[in-house]
Amino acid sequence: MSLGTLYGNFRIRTWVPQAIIKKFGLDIKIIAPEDNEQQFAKDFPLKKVPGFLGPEGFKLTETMAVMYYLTKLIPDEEAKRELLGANAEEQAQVIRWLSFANSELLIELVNVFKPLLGMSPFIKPLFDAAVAKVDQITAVFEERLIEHTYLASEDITLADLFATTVFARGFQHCLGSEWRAAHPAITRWYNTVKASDYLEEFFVDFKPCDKPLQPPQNNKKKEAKKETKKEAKKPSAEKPKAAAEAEKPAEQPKKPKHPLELLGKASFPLEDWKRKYSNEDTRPVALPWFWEHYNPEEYSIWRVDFKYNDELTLCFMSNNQVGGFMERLSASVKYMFGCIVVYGEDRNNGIVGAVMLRGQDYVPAFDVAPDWTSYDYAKLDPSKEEDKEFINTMWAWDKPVVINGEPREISDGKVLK
Ligand SMILES: N[C@@H](CCC(=O)N[C@@H](CS)C(=O)NCC(=O)O)C(=O)O
Repeated sequence: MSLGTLYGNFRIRTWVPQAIIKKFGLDIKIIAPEDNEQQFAKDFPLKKVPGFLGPEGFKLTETMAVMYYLTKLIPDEEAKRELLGANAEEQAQVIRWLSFANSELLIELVNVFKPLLGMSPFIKPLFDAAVAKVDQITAVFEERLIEHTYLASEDITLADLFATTVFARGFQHCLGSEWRAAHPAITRWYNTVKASDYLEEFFVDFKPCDKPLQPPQNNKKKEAKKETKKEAKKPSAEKPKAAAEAEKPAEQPKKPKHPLELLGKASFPLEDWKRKYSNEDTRPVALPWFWEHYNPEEYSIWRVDFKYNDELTLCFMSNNQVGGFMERLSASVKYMFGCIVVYGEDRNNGIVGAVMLRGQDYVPAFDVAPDWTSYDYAKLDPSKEEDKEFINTMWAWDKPVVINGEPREISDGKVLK
């Protein structure tokens, strides 16, 4: 009899639950919430992962509870004892480190890397406070791991597995090689735990960053320029304050207009098109309408290729990467429409898309997303049958896409609208 269903995806809070199921071959189905959003919202109205559905209406949220329960289902008693701790002291330490990683380390790391990724506003005092908290919290890990191989006992426990996945996010975005060199015990422990046969699969193509992400430059540059102009008229004593102000995008007097706004109103009804695309059958109805109304002088269409397809692993993770990119493009979305899809299969997939945007330059539309340089952009010419068909396929996802001469099935994708 099936033991249940786990909602899990690329999010690190779901990695260890997935790892336990896979390593011990538990009869539990793993579903990405993205694959059945309606059902997920019905089962878990807060729409947070992980979520676990067991037999007879048994339902769990909270990653610590899910990890605990799944571990209890493992038939191998020895493995169970190792993961949970062999006695009350070890068990309590497992809970302690799990909680510390989940509710202290992860929260503060998110407060550091979200603003760096442009996923939340960059507010310097809050950012600096989060960096200081991460320093304090990680010092506690370093201190323990200087003296001991693992966190809670002399074996790998749930705490090591989970905390390693949390550090993975930190290493990915903001704890660069300099930081890791300054924390040799954490780095040694992380490398050991990630290579364990629990987590190995999740780290196959995972690369920690060398240099941490830097605070967003766009606002700062624009503000700095403005300030330089103003400074000419100001007494020099005010300069340091002006420079300090430039560091605070949250206090900008007026939000600058999006550069594409300056191109004026287009005659092509973008919003009508977005509605048509959402409501009509794409290939037979929406696309003929589009080509009838499209005005290449107002809008250009670009092929978008992810530069690092070799680093992609599981398709759902690639698709979430696309989703993240689109979220970060939100400031430009009213000047854009397009689809970016994932083609291929797990461990052999790529990301490609076709995106229409106002004007003839792709930069002002895309550079609102901090990771826009991770993609290559090539202008398409819809008067050429080949380019037009590429756009049709990208927007309809109904046929394989030809990549390097080879037809590849589209496995997933997202619409930018
Ligand atoms: N306290 C919960 C937090 C769960 C949580 O925030 N999950 C995140 C992913 S790590 C999520 O699902 N976020 C999606 C969203 O907020 O929409 C736990 O420890 O499991």
